[in-house]
Amino acid sequence: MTRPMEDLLDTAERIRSMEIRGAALIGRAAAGALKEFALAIEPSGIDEFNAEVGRAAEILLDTRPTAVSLSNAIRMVMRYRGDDLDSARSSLANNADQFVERSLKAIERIGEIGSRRIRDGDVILTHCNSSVALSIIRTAHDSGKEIKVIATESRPRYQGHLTIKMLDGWGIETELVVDSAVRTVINEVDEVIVGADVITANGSLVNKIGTAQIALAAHESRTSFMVAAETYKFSPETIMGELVPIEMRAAEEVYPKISELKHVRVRNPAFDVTPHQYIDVICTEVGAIPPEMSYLIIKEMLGWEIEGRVR
Ligand code: RI2
Repeated sequence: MTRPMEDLLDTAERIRSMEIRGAALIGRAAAGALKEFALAIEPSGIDEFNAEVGRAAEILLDTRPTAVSLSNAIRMVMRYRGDDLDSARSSLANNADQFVERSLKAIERIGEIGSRRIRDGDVILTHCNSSVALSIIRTAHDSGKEIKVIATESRPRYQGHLTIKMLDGWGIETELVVDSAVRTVINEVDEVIVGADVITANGSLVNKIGTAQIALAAHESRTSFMVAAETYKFSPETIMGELVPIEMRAAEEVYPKISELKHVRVRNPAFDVTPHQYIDVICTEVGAIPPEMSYLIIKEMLGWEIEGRVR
């Protein structure tokens, strides 16, 4: 196996095992891996180049089935043009750089837009570890608003532990709760802010398992529910009628000794679906929108023609 392929497989494995995780980071890591691969391979001509990067794109796409940031990132990188090797390589590398830059700028911009909705003294509940939701929280704190955050553990992978360390580092008052304590604390919460793995054409949210229950509790207690999502988290495939595949992960993530039990199995879906009726606003880099506008975002920002689809 060639060295570039070894490196690409290594990144793919790190995404699959969640060493690299978080929808935005997965997209940027895949774009970067594809660029490094394209610059390192030594094909005999443009046709071989196209075939090799196409194979590499498929390997990356297979790592995590739900997050649309991955397929949108790869699709943007694969829109390279070039009749010869050099121009194709540099076009692909440019696309990858642009995706990474766009992602980082979007996260910053969403921080600015979303933080305007946070008032001095607010208590915010967040779930899992979303770089985009945390950008809003951090920007609100940096602008001088006194806020408190309640963070869920986010079983089974405990991404909440990453969240509380980040919040602690920024000097934000934080309380950690187990996932099942959400109903108990929700009446103290002013707004829930979560990230997104996918926003569908009808404005529903696919996010870390447990999000839908939080939305239900927020809805019942009239607590505002805000989603932070860059436009590349919106799914063009859902306009074409496709359902979002929900990643099922290993039983051992939930119960490590499962193999000792004969009559028990573990179901471990990584994500769930929150209906758009429970979402007050989606903060994107092009504005704070109602979920019902998701179709327009997909049409305007991503293009939803079938041509050019990686899959
Ligand atoms: P950002 C995560 O998935 C969580 O579901 C989180 O809400 C989402 O990605 C978005 O993260 P996982 O990779 O892109 O932990 O906002 O399964 O960082």
